[in-house]
Amino acid sequence: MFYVYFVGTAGSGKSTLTHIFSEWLKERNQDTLIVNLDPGAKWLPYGPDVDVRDFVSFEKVMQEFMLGPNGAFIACADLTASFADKLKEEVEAENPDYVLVDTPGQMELFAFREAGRVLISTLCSDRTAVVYLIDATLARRPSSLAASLLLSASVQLSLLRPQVNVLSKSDLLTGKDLEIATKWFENVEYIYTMMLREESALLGSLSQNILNALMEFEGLTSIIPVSSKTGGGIDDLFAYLQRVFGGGGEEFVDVGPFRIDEPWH
Ligand SMILES: Nc1nc2c(ncn2[C@@H]2O[C@H](COP(=O)(O)OP(=O)(O)OP(=O)(O)O)[C@@H](O)[C@H]2O)c(=O)[nH]1
Ligand SMILES: [Mg+2]
Repeated sequence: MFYVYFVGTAGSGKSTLTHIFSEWLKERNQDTLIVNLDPGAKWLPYGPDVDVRDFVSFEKVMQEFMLGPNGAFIACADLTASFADKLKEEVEAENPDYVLVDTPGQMELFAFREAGRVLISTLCSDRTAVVYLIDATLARRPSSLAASLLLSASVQLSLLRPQVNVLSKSDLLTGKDLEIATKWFENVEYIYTMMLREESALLGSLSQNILNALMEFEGLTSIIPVSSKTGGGIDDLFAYLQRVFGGGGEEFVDVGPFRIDEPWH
């Protein structure tokens, strides 16, 4: 059983990618189950097979504990963790090939609180990976991309799982944006030059330092442009996950060699 967690800042496209990726896997005859861990979700693009909302109600928590929305989200995150074993039982009863886990919009509640670590260490197998979504619309400048990658590194340091970065909503990128993203890990000199061209010299220099730190960070080796709207990059994401999971088992679908140097259209 393979667990894939979709993590990212609010609105980065987690739920949509969870849905599209599950459809992609099902078309390839992979038995796939979706877990929704967002107790505050009013609407989801998929029908969850296992749903935290069956155990934790955001509205009830607000009323019963007389909390505002932020306090209620924190209480919900902790309550969700207390149901981790029940959620796992439901997943294991189905015994799918892939378990796709959609995480809460308030990323810090999952990624940086103990509750998230409890959930990921209960709902897991020895093949568990995190897909970290960087919203393409927030990463148009090299310095913004550097800041997003730094946040991704923080998530990896907190969750301590193999992690893949995807540039979500890539259909919204211009050719130049896509060039910056795809060259990021291949051509450091190019990224340096782009940063120095940015309006604020201070920002450029800070970004350079962040870049240096990121290059030292082992987990960050590539970023995969993906669009849930066009389906672009989904096969690259799958191929990358195969590599993360160790690849080669007969349960894997052969999608050909992994390429990240050729932008999709
Ligand atoms: N153009 C485009 N829009 C997208 C894509 N993926 C998601 N969106 C849109 O982005 C918005 C947010 O998508 P969601 O999937 O709900 O994002 P999320 O990260 O689950 O949001 P929260 O759970 O609220 O944090 C929606 O309006 C989606 O239609 C994409 O690949 N391309
Ligand atoms: Mg969502």
